[in-house]
Amino acid sequence: MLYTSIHHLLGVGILDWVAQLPPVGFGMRVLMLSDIHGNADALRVVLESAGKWDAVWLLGDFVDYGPEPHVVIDIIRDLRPDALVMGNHDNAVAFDTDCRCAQEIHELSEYTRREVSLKLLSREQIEWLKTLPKTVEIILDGRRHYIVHGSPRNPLYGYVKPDLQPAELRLSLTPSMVALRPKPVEADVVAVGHTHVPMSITVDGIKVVNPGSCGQPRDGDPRASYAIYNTEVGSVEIRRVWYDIERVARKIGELKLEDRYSKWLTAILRAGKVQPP
Ligand SMILES: [Mn+2]
Repeated sequence: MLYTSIHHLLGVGILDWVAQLPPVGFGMRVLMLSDIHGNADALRVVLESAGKWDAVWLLGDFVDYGPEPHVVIDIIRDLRPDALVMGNHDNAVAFDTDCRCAQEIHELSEYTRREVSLKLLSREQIEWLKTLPKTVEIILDGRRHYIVHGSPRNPLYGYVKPDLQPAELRLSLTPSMVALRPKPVEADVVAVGHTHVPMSITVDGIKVVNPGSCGQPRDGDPRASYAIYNTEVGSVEIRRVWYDIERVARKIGELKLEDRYSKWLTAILRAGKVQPP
């Protein structure tokens, strides 16, 4: 009896320990998520539909626009992400400064920051936002990964878009112009967010991935967007999943915002692209 108990305890202990070791040699499935923007419903559906993952990388902009920034922060902290960077909206909320986002949506962003994010987030959550790094570098399966919300050139505010001219695209991947011969970031894979448009392109041998926006897509497809990245083969799969947009619309309604802003916000979620107010 005593032996069985000790054996049992020992066995469970070793199994627990083995379960905590990272998988070796089979590649990892990395769940990449960006621009959740207070949309906890979209986030939950993505986490349920993504299947098993070995690591999760979060590319910033957890707050503003959506009705539940406080819930989003609770969920992502519970996930214990392997990489986590600050977005321009996280920075704006944390340090009470401008988000410098696109003119067509700037007014809505300011309104929701004041009337939603700053009212619903706890003091402690705002302090936590202040601690987020702007860039994270990870080496996995021999590949160097550079993780940032905007661009290596401009971590909070830069846009990496496929329609940039090759020279601009190269510049956006160049962290500093101070060096005598500026050169692109030393990475095999650069993961970015910020544009709310999914992308997977190769620039000068660097794979640049944007998983799109989980909580406020702007490419004309209203479904939540995310990416599954396989570290061994280096493949990226962009996925889209429906979530209950009308449920989020009701939550926006319950906040009793000014009509102009609640309608504007809801129209963007339904269309999956920026709409005029
Ligand atoms: Mn964003």
